[in-house]
Amino acid sequence: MGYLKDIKDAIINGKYKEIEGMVSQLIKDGVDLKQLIDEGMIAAMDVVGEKFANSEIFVPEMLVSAVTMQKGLDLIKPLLKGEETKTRGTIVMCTVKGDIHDIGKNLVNMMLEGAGFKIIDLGVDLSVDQLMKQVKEIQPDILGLSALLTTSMPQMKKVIETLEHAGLRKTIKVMVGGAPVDKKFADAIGADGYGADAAEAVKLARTFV
Ligand code: B1M
Repeated sequence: MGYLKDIKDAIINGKYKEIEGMVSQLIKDGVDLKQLIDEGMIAAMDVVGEKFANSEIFVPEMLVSAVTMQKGLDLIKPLLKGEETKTRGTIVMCTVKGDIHDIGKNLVNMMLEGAGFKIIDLGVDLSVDQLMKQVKEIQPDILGLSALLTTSMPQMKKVIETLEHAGLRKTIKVMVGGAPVDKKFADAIGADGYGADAAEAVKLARTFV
């Protein structure tokens, strides 16, 4: 489908001025939004990641692609609101200390909100102390931790250990995700579950509350 390639190319090439017009038109055309996100937008970021790894592009270009994708996602967000009328439960979400990659987290939040969860997004780069302060105050049903860097993954373990020491581990389910995270890692650090993508995260959260 031509439009998927167009969107993919627009994100890869950082066409942040054009993306809103393109996505708005596709929404009007009634395209499959899941396919648009998965095969257009996320697929673009995989190419961007490969180009970065091969030194074909550098951080500034990667950032412009990220901004472009987020602008597109922002237009789709209101359309993902689900039919759910009552709140399923509260989820506190963030990326862990050292990690500012937030597109995946934002996408997961959108889908969880669409499925009826109340999301409290604490943003990016949360230290264990900052996070614990918020968690104690909010007392969520679920804590969602996202990491995109292999170097930030160990922060997830620290958070879980700190929850344990604070006596909060039994009352809060911990869900982890992000490209370098897998089930084996989630099990090893004592998380309650791992979501490979936004849809899996929703399925998992539903099993918790
Ligand atoms: Co960076 N970056 N980046 N980056 N970046 C990666 C992650 C990298 C793989 C690129 C590469 O080398 N191929 C690499 C990490 C290598 C590694 O750790 N092994 C990397 C690097 C090295 C870096 C810097 C260190 C570069 C530098 O400065 N030299 C730096 C670090 C910054 C920091 O965090 N401290 C950096 C910076 C950046 C930008 C700021 C420029 C930008 C981020 C902007 C932003 O997010 N606002 C950026 C980007 C865009 C990427 C890539 C290209 C794309 C990430 C993305 O948005 N993917 C990325 C390469 C890649 O992933 N292919 C790369 C799309 C997104 C929808 O997918 O986030 O995986 P993802 O989320 C998915 C799932 O993982 C899952 O669901 C989502 C939807 O399906 N998921 C969850 C995510 N969180 C979840 C939580 C859950 C459940 C599921 O439950 C709680």
